[in-house]
Amino acid sequence: MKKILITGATGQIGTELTMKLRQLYGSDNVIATNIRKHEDNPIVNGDPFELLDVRDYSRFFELATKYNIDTIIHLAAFLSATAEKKPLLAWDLNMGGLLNGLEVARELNCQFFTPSSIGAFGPSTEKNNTPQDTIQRPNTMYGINKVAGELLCDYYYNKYGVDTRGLRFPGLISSVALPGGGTTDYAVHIYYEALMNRSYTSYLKSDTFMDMMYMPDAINSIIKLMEANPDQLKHRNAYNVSAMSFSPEMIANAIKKHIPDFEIHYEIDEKRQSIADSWPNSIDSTCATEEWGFHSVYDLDQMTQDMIIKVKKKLNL
Ligand code: AKB
Repeated sequence: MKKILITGATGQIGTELTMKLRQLYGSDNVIATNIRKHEDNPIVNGDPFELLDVRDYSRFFELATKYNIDTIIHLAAFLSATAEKKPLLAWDLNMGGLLNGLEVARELNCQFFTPSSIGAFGPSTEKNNTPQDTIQRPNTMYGINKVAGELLCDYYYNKYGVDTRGLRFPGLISSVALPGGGTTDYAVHIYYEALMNRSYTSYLKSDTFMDMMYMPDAINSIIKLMEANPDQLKHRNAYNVSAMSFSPEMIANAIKKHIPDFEIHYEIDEKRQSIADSWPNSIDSTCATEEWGFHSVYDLDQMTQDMIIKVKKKLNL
């Protein structure tokens, strides 16, 4: 990775990834792009930022050429809950944007990363310790996009030799940029509400287990995978990675250790509940560990401690 273009760079992953890559590779070598310029986002001012709607192939190609890009990190996409509300738009953005990114990578011989998700699994997948290679029959538009995306990335690798790499991310928890439109978003919002109001109303049932990861571990895993020796990679698109699996009740209990009067209540949103119920409770990351040394640092308690310090500071509390 020498000259990196990031799509969806002001999103939840993109914001922290852009900051970290700029530290590592130099600010001028990391071109942040997004469909809109969010003026309050820390990455849009000073360093290279360009407007890009990833559905616009000519603009995508023009920017990659202008900056002499050798690596594309393609993050622009709708998450699961939004994709379920707007399935046609989700297909257009998630698949159209990905295909454009892959085409630019093929034309310009770029390395290519895009995230897949635990959403690439479905109700017929083994729920616990879900293996790397298993049944993938998701019943959500987001999941369908993710499985098709994994296959498309494999296709570009096998047919054209594009160096495609991907991770099946679990829910990501972060203190810098908020997530939007996902099913796992509760695990971020709960910290803000706990600090501001001492109370959070969960849209998922108390015992709904899903995989999760703290953003610093997610960022490190992207960089480690992108820097891995290609000869080591057998699966490529995409590796199971997870750091922890918990339920709303468990995260609430972890928060109560710091904020004893915090209370969690439940008001179930059937749509997001059914998405969560179709996903695994926990996935097996062994293959990522064996092929390129994936590991995570933060567990639920360490993440909670760090989130409380950072969000408190952010909210000036
Ligand atoms: C979502 O909830 O849609 C995402 C994901 C797990 O892919 N956070």
